[in-house]
Amino acid sequence: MLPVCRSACITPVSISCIKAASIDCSPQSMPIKIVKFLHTPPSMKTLMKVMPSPRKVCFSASAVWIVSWVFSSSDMFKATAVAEPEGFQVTAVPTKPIEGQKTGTSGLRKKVKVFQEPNYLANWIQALFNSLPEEDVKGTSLVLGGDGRYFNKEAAQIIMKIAAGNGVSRILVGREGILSTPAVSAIIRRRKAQGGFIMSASHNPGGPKNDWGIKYNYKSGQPAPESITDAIYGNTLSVSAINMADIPDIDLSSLGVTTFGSFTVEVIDPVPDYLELLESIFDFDLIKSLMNRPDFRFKFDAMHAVTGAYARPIFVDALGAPEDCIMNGIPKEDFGGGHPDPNLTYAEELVTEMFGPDAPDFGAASDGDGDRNMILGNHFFITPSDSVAMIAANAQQAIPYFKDGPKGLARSMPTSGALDRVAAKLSLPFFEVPTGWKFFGNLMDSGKLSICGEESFGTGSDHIREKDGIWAVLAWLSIVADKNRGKVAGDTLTSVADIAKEHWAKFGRNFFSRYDYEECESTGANKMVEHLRGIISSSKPGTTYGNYTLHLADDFMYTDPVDGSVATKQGIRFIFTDGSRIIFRLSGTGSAGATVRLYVEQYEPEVSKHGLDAQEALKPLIDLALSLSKLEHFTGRTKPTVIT
Ligand code: VG1
Ligand code: CO
Repeated sequence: MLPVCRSACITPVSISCIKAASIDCSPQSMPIKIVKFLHTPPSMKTLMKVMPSPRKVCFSASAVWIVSWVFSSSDMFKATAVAEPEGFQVTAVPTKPIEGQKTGTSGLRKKVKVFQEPNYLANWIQALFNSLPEEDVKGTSLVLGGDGRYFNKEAAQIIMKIAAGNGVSRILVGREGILSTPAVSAIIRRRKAQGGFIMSASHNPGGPKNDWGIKYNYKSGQPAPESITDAIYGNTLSVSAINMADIPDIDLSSLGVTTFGSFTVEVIDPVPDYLELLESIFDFDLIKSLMNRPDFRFKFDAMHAVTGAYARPIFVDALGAPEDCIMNGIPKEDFGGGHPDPNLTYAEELVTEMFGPDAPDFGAASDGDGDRNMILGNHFFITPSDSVAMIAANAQQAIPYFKDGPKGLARSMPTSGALDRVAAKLSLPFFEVPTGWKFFGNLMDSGKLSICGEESFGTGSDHIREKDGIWAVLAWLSIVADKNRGKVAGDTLTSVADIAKEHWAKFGRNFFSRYDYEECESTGANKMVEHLRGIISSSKPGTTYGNYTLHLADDFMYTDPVDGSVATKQGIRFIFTDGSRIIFRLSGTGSAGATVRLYVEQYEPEVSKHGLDAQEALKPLIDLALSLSKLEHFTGRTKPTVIT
């Protein structure tokens, strides 16, 4: 006969029960679940590490997990914890904390092979559930999707089992695990889910040798704020057991509902919720009228990433664009070997076409998870900083969602000041936040912000709580269509370039460029940052650097006007008296080494100079940035990997 100890929850007292192997903690009238230890009886310290904390095993009355320890008479104890919510069992799988699971600018990103290490993903997911209040987990619905990259299919099964094991009652998952980041945000909001997971490393390359990533979005569809991501990280350092539901893998290839007692998985079509939202924002007939013009040609490059699943239903079926407008439209696990980052370097195929002979009139691309966008005209590049300013300036006129005008505008700190000028002209509230979309969420939730953007090809609005690649393309198509309203055959088309030049003439031009030095050696990059911090601490306003006089040098700090939270060390800024800026940041989305980002900006009111090439206009400032930072000395790099 085995000695048995029963208890409603695991506490040090009940653990000592095990040691004494004699006390029978009353099971009351609840169902009995069993935890067996069949290895050598663990020490109290080890046991505390291995066993879930009481909070994790004692749920609400309906699902209280009465835990029993059954001892074998030999010195071998079995190591499985089992619980039974309605319809399936849950096993508390012992685990140990794993170092380095801190999220960056946007979720946790590592090489695929790191995520494939035992319990790497499972630990983080369990740590997340351990961080959330019970009402955000127990009995809730969560959305799950991703960009189709390698490892998503395995990851989806792991996430669903741990969600069920922690008491989530419903998962809405995209067919084949596909949902773009903006679609996840839209579905969380529309279906009133408590949050969602996005399986994506966004613009980072995919495949077995490349990157994987996971992002958690909260109930208004926004990327988890730092208060949550910090708590998750804290829990990754102490996680000791993973609550894993004992359910089979779920078939994600066809739409439908699978139920295991109290847990349901619904496989949904990735498109309709998102498309219906876009239809409620834009005038689709207006965009169709542009698509139908014989003198307008449109191209969209899905970069073999997630927008491949959305491009045809939206651009071709709903907006009447021709079938062949879509490039690289089939999502692939490795993005066809490419780097799914819509910029002038990585969207090379589209760029070549848009700057080649007989170029189309409008070109656009989106990234791995569909939240970024690049907008091109015929031989013309719209910088993302200009894009958000131009969308904001034209939104009320061209986009029904903004018929009463935007409530407020915002940009990330390194994004150029073009948007500031629009906000001033339209007398709108304006905000400057740190890099990362999560910083826009509170402003939108509190009704202070409608349109915002980042220089990193991110543009969006408060229709959801993520940046939105296809939204930005439709915004630009709406603006072009609006500028060409009433034109008849034979009239000249107002082009993307015309719209940009008209904007510059009205507001002035903010020349802007970003230099990325990808995967530098971390030590050198960190030393460069230290060197720059040294300069800012000793710098004095009024110091001259060539033609520039310093107005301010600091490390950007932000206090959220809604909840008062403070973010420090968000980028080193040198702001000059003429408004020119030099900014340095280290990327928070890479998976190897350090990526240095250098941002430069200079305002030019003079129309005759608006036609200058940005690199030419910014050359003195770029040279100053390189010499101030001693970038080559610290990183060994003589030229950037990517220039925007
Ligand atoms: C980059 C961009 C930032 C963006 C982030 C996530 O971050 O600079 O503006 O919000 O990527 O975008 P960092 O820390 O590498 O500079 V995405 O499309 O990866 O979700
Ligand atoms: Co992205």
